[in-house]
Amino acid sequence: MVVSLNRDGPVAVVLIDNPPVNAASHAVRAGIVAALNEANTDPAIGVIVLACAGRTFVAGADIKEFGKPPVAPILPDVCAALEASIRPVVAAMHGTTLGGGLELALACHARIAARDAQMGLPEVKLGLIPGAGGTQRLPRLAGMETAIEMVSGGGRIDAQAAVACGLIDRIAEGDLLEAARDFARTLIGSPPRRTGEQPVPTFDAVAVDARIAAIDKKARGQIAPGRAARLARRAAEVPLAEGLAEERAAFVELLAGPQSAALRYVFAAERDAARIVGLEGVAPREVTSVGIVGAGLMGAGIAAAVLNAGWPLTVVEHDAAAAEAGGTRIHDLIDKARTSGRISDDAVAARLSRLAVSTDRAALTDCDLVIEAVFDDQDVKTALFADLSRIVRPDAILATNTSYLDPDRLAEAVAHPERFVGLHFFSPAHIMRLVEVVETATTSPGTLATAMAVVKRLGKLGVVTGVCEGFIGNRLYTAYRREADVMLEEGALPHEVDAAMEAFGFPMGPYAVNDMAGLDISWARRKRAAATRDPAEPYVVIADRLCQAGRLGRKAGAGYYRYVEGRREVDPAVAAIVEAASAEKEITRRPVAADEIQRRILTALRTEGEALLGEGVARRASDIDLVLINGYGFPAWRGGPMFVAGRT
Ligand code: 3H9
Repeated sequence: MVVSLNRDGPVAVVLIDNPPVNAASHAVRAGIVAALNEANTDPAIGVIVLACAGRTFVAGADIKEFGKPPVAPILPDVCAALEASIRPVVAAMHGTTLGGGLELALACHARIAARDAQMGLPEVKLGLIPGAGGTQRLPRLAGMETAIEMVSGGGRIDAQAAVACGLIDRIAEGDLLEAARDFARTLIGSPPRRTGEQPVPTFDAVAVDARIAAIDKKARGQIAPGRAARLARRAAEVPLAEGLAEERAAFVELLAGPQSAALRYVFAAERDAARIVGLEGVAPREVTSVGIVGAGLMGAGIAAAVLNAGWPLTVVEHDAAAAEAGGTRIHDLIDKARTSGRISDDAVAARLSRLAVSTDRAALTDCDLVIEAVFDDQDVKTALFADLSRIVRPDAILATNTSYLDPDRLAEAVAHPERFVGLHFFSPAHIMRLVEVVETATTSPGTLATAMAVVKRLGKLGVVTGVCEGFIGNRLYTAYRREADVMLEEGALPHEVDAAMEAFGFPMGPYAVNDMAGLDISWARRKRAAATRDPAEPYVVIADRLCQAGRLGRKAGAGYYRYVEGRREVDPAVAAIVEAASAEKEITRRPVAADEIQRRILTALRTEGEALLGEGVARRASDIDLVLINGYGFPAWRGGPMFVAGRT
């Protein structure tokens, strides 16, 4: 029985038990309605508690049912039945109460949550809006501003924030179900407080409208966030029934649309990425302490992520000055989370208390995992791994964060190379979600499984890649840039390429990104590769010419753009360099339209993706899409180049 009714005197506990996440499947919905009917017609019952077994309260509608014809009772009907219940209903929430789960709770008459519970309406992440009253009931309880942030952003709030805004009534001290029953008893005999009958608290309409405009802008083409925000706004303008009808119509429309199809594909792709052929039944090893060598920008970012995830961490730098600078960098990253209000003073102190910074590699002796984040140089890293092999236990995992060196060659320096793996973080490492987990020729299944588990505990998305120059991500991005550069020679200008890709949904075009990162790093790489470059291969000189002119990017005040008081501006000097490059190759320039730019870049990405699949570097087409979305800003609502091409 996925829903059962359990009596405790006058309290009826309607218990949902539908593992793994108590999704509101048809059986759950029908079960809730049946249990409600029973509880409301039994004179011995005075109050009802809606609770869940297992790890969480309902985490949403059952995604597996999307795309199939809806079967009654649909979730809005269940919410209506809860709200109409004659006996008061108390939602008792633990774990992650999400989407349709939170909508069930909103339709109850009171709410209590475990201290560590979290709540959210993540429908926008699936290209949807809350479709069972979330946009209409949440503003009535939590206020318009909070409701708009929650429905449009899809983020979660914790129980403390939920009490503060009025979304829940109280936090359970001790056992949730016991506290819920005690709370419920106090409501026996009182009329149910129906959320839909509450007025929306007053709000600043001008500020809210400005916020909605900002949400549309930030969504860069994704429809759902603005739709969700506007529907929440409607809650203050129309009666509940009208608002619910508008919400339902929008939900049905979005569910049938391409953006939701793409985002639901991404949801499934993320779960698939963790299912690795060959690792079935391989248990990850326990990692209780972590070490990092190198506390530059990358090392400090990884360190902050490790500390955020709760591990004790030892960071080693080569001398006292570097150790001090590294320690300060880590401290500053963690403190930034405090000043922006994301973590408390206590949380900062707890994280920093787990950090040890040393100049002595011997301090890493007891670590279960050591990640190197030193200068990307073959000799430096080879010597380091030879040294680490002597210091740590023979079974401690050693990981390289190299971007461009060959991990198979680095593995040669490692004693017991089966414990060697690549962990390619993206910068800033404490923020960026993607980690490419590089399987070398010697990496054992146990090491790979452990690396994936570590990445998951870091709260990041791990995607397995084989070894090749640049792994999956930088190989794809190189193909992207190559095609963009060719279009510059043919007639496009950098700002036109950027505008086309920003209109496509990337937060920044490739040249604005390059200016931000600095042009010198890739220039140095090109100079190193010059001797071995195939002279028959087409080579675009524009980037080199910009560098020679001192245009090294934003930090130099000029790159593909010029920067005036931090603002990027189109620079005629860049057009001159680009046009000269075309003239040198006797190319007659022609206008390249935005849709051609977008189409050709997509094709270049897909072709490179096919090559990566053919070489066995990428295990699945969907992994390629995940890398582009999470590492390079490809708009998730388009699914990725392989999805667009119907390759998945
Ligand atoms: C919605 O509610 C619409 C309504 O407004 C209106 C309706 C009319 N359904 O992520 P995990 C599966 S839209 C079915 O690895 P975690 C998942 O596929 C929905 N299955 O665990 C996986 O299966 P498998 C709004 C679901 O602990 C397994 O559960 N809700 C659903 O890392 C474990 O998942 C959301 O968008 C679902 N709703 O994280 C919440 N959710 O093992 C989406 C999960 O076969 N879910 N599964 O691969 C999540 O964010 C995370 O899964 C959660 C657990 C935080 C709950």
